[in-house]
Amino acid sequence: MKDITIEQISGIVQEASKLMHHSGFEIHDKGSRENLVTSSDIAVQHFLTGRLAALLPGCGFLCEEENLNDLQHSDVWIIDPIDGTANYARGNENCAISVALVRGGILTAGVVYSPWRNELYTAEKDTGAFLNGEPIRVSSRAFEDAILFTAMSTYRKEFAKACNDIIFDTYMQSNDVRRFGSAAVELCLMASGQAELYFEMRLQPWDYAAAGLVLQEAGGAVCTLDGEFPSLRKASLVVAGNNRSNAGRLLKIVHKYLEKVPY
Ligand code: 2AM
Ligand code: CA
Repeated sequence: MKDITIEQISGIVQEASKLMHHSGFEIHDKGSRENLVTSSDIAVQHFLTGRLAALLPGCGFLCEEENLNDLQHSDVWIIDPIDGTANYARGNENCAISVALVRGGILTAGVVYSPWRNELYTAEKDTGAFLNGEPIRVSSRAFEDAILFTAMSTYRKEFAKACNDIIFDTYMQSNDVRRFGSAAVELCLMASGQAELYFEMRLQPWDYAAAGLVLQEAGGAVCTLDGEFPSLRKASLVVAGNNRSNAGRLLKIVHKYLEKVPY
């Protein structure tokens, strides 16, 4: 990126995190009791859109809150103001601000900041991934030794049975399963070698755009059912691995239970 730097984006994200608190925020649901938004999500999103629009005039935004879906620009920021809102609302540290930049349709930069974990993950296309400024790399563990990060399709429980089948099949061939409740945090933990596999039935681009780039730049593989990187415009099934081979083996398990994406 010639006109802006990853340090500028990171600085804005870290400033925004000062709007995240352990108490004193309001919690509302967005039409179902699982789907929460807090006053902090809104405050962080407003801060980020204001500062990032000033940094890159003429840009568009795809954001989780307030139906901000403005993709008709060559530069688009994809933002989850707080990924893992259910954790945030409970004071659980597994939540993060996630900001990705797509330029001319290409995922170019990603910043994931988890303030209570004190972890700043950054990546620019083709230049590697970093945790608090230090280079990070995926683990080299075999499928049989892998930890799987996954979930049961919290917002669309009609897919839970298929998730259960896929998770059980994978579990029987690997080491163990984890559910931390923030896709961005989980994908970044894979990037730093703490887990090897990832499956979620339905995520939104703001959940995986920034962290997906971090994981790819750390040597991992991220894809959807067709083997390509998940959509940067609409909800997608997400599979990832610490390498292409392990992601491919997990994708084969997913294909056993799903011929196509069921939404
Ligand atoms: P969100 O908080 O930004 O909506 C995948 O696991 C995604 O599901 C997470 O990134 C998180 O995104 C959401 N999620 C996690 N735990 C949840 C819960 N208990 N209820 C609802 N959504 C949850
Ligand atoms: Ca969110």
